[in-house]
Amino acid sequence: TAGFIQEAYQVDHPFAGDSGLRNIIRRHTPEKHMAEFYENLCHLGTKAIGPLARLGASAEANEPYVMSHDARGRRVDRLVTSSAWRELRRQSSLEGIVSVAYGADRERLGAAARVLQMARLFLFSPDTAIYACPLAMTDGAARAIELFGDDDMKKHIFPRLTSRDPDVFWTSGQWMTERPGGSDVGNTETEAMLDTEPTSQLHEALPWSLHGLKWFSSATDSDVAMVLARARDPETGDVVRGSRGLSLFLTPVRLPSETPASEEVRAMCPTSAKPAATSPGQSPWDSPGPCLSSVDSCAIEGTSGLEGDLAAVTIDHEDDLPLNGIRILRLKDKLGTRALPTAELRLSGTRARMIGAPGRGVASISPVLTITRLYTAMQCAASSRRAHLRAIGFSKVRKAFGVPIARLPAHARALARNEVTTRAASAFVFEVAALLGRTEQIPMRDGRPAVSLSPDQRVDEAVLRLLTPVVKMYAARLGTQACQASVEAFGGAGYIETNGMARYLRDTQVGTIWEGTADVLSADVVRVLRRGGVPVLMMTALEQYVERLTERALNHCTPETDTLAVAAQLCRQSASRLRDLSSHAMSPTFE
Ligand code: MFK
Ligand code: FAD
Repeated sequence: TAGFIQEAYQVDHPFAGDSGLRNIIRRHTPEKHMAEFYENLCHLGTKAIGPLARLGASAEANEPYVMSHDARGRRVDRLVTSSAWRELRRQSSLEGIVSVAYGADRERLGAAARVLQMARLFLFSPDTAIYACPLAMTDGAARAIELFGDDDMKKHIFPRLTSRDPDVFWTSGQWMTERPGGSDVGNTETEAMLDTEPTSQLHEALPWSLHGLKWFSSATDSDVAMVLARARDPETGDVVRGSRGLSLFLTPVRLPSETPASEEVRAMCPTSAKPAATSPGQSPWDSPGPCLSSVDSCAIEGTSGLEGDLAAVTIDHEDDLPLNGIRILRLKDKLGTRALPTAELRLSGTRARMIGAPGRGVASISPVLTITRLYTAMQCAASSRRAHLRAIGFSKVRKAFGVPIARLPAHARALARNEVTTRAASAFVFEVAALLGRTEQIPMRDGRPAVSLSPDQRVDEAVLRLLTPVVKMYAARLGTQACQASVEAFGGAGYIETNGMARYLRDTQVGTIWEGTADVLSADVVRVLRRGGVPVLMMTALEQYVERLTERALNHCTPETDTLAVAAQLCRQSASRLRDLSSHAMSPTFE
């Protein structure tokens, strides 16, 4: 005989089958949008664990590379990405992952537009090779243009960044980090020179030229990028050192190229997912399990099932060379995010246009940071939740000592702990997403509110500013710990690549570094507390807010003593950390 073969495990639908997530999203969904959100999320959830996950696996298996020379021996330094990666871009646009937070959708949904967007991202991001990274930067760039862009940017670039038409859609990069400073961007070496006598229309439209070396560029295949650089005074040629000398620039990376639709990939995508049949008066949000007709139809195989598609994917060459004075020096060889083309770039006369006021580069890019930090938090929470759901599925079929491991008390306790951790991270992220949605309802002019704010709006703005670094830090840390626990829950199988668990761990770990490390984010919180002289009243409001959040989280926990103890402990830790931070920040001797 073949001997023992492990039975395949099944995982419930990531939205309809996850009552914890449904309850969290429901809390932020206005009654009138309940049915619409439910159907929308069922549909995307099905696609996310089916065709989109297959694209993600293909992109991971066909990593990007830089082709240094062409067939004729010419130096080209051309970025080569897989067709699966490019199809993920198309799908992201068609699904409106960025666009749902803008334009007509935002007008219709109001503050809930960000809730729907983040819920969609929660389902989309764990198995799509971190395509959420370019989307995060694109979203951030759209917001920065909305706040600080000139009329041309609003007319020509913004609609592309927020388009649902893949032939129109553009993505944006975010080039901040340089060799001397990632956390401390005040050390930026890249300089910007103004062309005071432009000789062409191109130079008139893009009057600055950038010179320097960007050490990390993740969306290297993007169409435009937000770049920090030090502007030389056109009259004196002087530069201001430190971060006060930095300005923000918008630069086209290359001319847009059309990505033809792949029939095979399109055929893989289902057109709809039906909500569950419910009895009259019952909301589908209350249904205990998967919304689709059977568990099988929305389950994923735990140990295989993705490899079959890989052979169908070919690596095509990008049609266009980078045109805008940009040389891709090399791609980074990374621990994770392996399908994401993170490059080192040499800028030599890269044409650009300033966005925001001169010398206000860090402040102008801060709306991008708010959005990319929230995306990072969401991606960490979502990946750790997906990994956890897999661990639960596995625990029902894997046996040890005569019973499914789910019934071994110590293993059950480990799963319960992870249930709390992943729910807490998810709940926190959605609180901040809702806050962001509410603040985006405030009409803005030149980056400032165009109306006087109500007391509630003032609190929302202040709490969002405080909680964005906190949620990014916690979700990344908790998410990484949770992924680690889920890898362990599979035993040896968790450590094996074909199983897919290791990727969740690698790709969540990066969340602790990019968009600011924990200590840099903590320093940011302290800076806000000190600079704003945030009164004790604000800290009290924040503590009450954390308490309310925890209380609600506890109400939704499985009634198990251990689980409650872990939740309470998590809550106490956050509250006491906030208290420490605030009292340190208020101390005159604090450094
Ligand atoms: C699914 C995954 C999605 C994620 C994709 C992303 C992939 C990875 C991409 C990256 O990693 S991009 C690089 C990200 N880099 C960072 O996050 C840098 C980390 N370092 C910091 O955040 C530092 O705190 C910072 C560079 C901002 C410190 O610089 P400074 O020059 O010491 O800042 P300063 O003087 O405190 O602030 C300058 C102004 O900006 C101030 O305004 P005012 O002049 O009006 O007072 C600040 O209030 C404002 N500011 C700074 N940070 C802000 C902010 N405003 C709002 N929000 C913030 N976060
Ligand atoms: P450093 O700033 O040198 O930090 C080193 C250590 O010092 C850290 O532990 C840090 O916590 C600590 N430290 C620094 N300052 C303080 C402080 N004030 N208090 C206490 N401790 C401190 N950047 C981009 O601009 N665009 C991108 O597209 C991009 N993509 C990335 C993709 C990946 C996969 C990775 C890993 C990074 C990417 N980054 C990108 C860069 C990322 O944002 C930086 O690596 C990060 O901000 C840290 O900067 P650094 O690497 O220079 O580390």
